[in-house]
Amino acid sequence: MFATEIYQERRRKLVQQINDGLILLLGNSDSPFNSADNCYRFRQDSSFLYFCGLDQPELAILLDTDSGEEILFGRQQSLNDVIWSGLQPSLQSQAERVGLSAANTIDNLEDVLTSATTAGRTVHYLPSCRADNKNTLGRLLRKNIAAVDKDVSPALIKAVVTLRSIKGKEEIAELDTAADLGYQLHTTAMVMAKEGIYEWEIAGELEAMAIRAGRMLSFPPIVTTHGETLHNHQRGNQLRNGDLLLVDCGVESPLHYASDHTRTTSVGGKFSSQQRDIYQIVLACMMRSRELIRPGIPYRDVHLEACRTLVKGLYALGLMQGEIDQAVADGAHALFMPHGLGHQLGLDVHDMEDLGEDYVGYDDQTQRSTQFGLSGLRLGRELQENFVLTVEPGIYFIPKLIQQWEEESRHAEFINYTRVAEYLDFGGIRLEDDLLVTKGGNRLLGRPIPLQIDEIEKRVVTS
Ligand SMILES: [Mn+2]
Repeated sequence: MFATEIYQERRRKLVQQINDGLILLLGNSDSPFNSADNCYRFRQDSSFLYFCGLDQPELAILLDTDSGEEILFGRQQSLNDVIWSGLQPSLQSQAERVGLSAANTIDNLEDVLTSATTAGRTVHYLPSCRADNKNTLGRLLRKNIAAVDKDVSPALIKAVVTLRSIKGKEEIAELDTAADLGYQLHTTAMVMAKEGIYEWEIAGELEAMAIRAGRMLSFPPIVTTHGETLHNHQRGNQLRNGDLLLVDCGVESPLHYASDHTRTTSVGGKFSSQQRDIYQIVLACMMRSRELIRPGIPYRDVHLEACRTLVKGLYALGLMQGEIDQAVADGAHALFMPHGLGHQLGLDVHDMEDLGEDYVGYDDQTQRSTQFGLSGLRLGRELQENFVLTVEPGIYFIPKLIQQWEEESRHAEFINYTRVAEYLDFGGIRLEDDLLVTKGGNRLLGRPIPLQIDEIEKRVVTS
């Protein structure tokens, strides 16, 4: 856990921004796997972690913006709990550890909230992607589920996003730690990219590495020879020499900050000339983005410039044609890259997105586009110093999408469908790194993972 003062300071800033009523921050509960006593590995709610760091189930904090009171609600352990789960620190001592002024049993929370709302006070709370949290909020606030969703506090969401978007020194150190382990995972996957191996063997090793380090992965890893399926979670393919292997994988730091990297390797360690050509374009998009990322630039501009770089590269190969800026403005390149350039990274791999993607990635100045491709950009707004984000350009040949566009002659002035047909079984290449926006530009988080083709080939071959 961070120092007590860090959590106190975060809550002080939050209360200052809300300055009306009560703020309820709900922690997560255990989530049953197939019975109430057999649960998935516990993962605390990220905003709850941010404001108090306590990493156990069934906790809540209530901040009173008028009185300044900060109460931790939780369960006192019963003798039975101690017998089965071991003795835990008391609620009072947990509250003290993170600078909360009082502790109370969670059974009283409903009454406390009811008397507040009866007295006409506002209770601000955040949305949650978890159904059991919605149920709990419904019970605590005496609302039905539809009202729970409708009555979330935009003011609280905005305040939390403002605070969590700007990473402190202590958070950046955690993010570096996560990315350092990410280096180990990805270089191990490169070494394993050999003929005969099954995708699940690599996925299993990645998960094992995280668990052996006492950590957890930040999302289920994508380990696939079919990188053209963007979030491919099937892992049954056996690797053949010359296949492209796409590995998109991240791991958490001890305090649950995420890494998120992607590398694409040629199985057996020898990229074909066709693979090389496409790889170099994706790499050029990555490098061009890194030249641009700095405070003050809208990330949408970086995305669009990466897309122009992509189109330029595809022109050279004869896959696209026509006027570059117009091709990007019309969204023709989205045939090859139907997703956005990146997203914020922090306590969540897609940081804060359960608070609402548009609150995190967009603002009054930058609205989300509805155009295919650009609409998938998770982060469009202007970058600020100490934002942490991913850069993840890719080129994919998705047969079904190509077929449909060709039938519709979609963007036919920009796309050479005859040439594209030569790439139908190509698959996909994505490269992804994690960056900190610094005063003068950006810096890579963690130890640099091999990115150049010859470095990657050496890793695979010499192992
Ligand atoms: Mn990512």
